Amino acid sequence: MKPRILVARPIFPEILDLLVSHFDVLSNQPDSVWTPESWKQGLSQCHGALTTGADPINADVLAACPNLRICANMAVGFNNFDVPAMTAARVLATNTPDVLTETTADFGFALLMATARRMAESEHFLRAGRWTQWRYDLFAGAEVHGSTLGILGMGRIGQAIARRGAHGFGMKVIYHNRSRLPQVTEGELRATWVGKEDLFRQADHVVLVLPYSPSVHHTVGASELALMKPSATLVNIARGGIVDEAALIAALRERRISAAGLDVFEGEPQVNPGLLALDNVVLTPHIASATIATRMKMAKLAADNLIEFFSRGQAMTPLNEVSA
Ligand code: 8YV
Repeated sequence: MKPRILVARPIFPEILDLLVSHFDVLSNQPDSVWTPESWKQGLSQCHGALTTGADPINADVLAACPNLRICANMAVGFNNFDVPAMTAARVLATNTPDVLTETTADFGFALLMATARRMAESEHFLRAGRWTQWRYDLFAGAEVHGSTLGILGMGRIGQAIARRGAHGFGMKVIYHNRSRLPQVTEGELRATWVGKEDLFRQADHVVLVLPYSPSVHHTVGASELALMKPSATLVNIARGGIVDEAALIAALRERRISAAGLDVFEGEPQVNPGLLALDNVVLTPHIASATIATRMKMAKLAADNLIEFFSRGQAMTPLNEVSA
């Protein structure tokens, strides 16, 4: 008998075909919205699941799913997983690192540039038919090249952004991370470690790329925003919960910082109306990894994690160790 797996959200047809050749697949291709009960009910019939960052796997869900052995997240972030609870329940957790690093860094940089150079705001202005003549200060924004880029969280994606900033745009790159990078890596990236407060004080553009866990909830709040230059921009491509959105909205409204570019939100897919009302923000719907090629690689890696685990007992990119 083939193991039964749940594909939580719609996926590339090729990947679904691959999964069907290995498993008895319960798929959600129509993209029905899961309620907490239907989610537990669907998962409880399965031995494995291909999940996304919005699908929770916690002690309550696990208690309803005694046959579950693996959840393969199609995301590098895994804050939807309670990994200790999964380990205790002997459920393997996997994610999709590496395959999305460069694509996500591209988007982080695009969002930084769009925010600093006021691209969304100026496009709305043009579409509204309000462009009547040239002016010296029409949508004059902040300089990107040669400015100071502050990166909070210096993992794979942070380093890829640093490389773009230092090598492509001649930026001075400063970063803050719990652990410092080896000197040779700092040299290669041309990045300098600074304390967290100095990062907020010195950067012209702050980019957030740290992984989310409850310990970094609201890492950027009123006091961090107060340290930033009034001309500075803030970009978040990590997780919404890292920023205190209410404090950010107040800072943007009062122009205590210049602008923000956000791909992630505290209550996504709901977006705080306070953000929607601002013109000094660029808002995108959690698409930093969204190119066809990269999403395909993420889906293939998640599928391979399931296939390898059920055929050979080992996954490609495990997050925990689970005894058989
Ligand atoms: C995903 C992400 O698109 O990989 C991550 O951690 O945030 C995005 O690439 C999203 O989590 C859907 O799974």
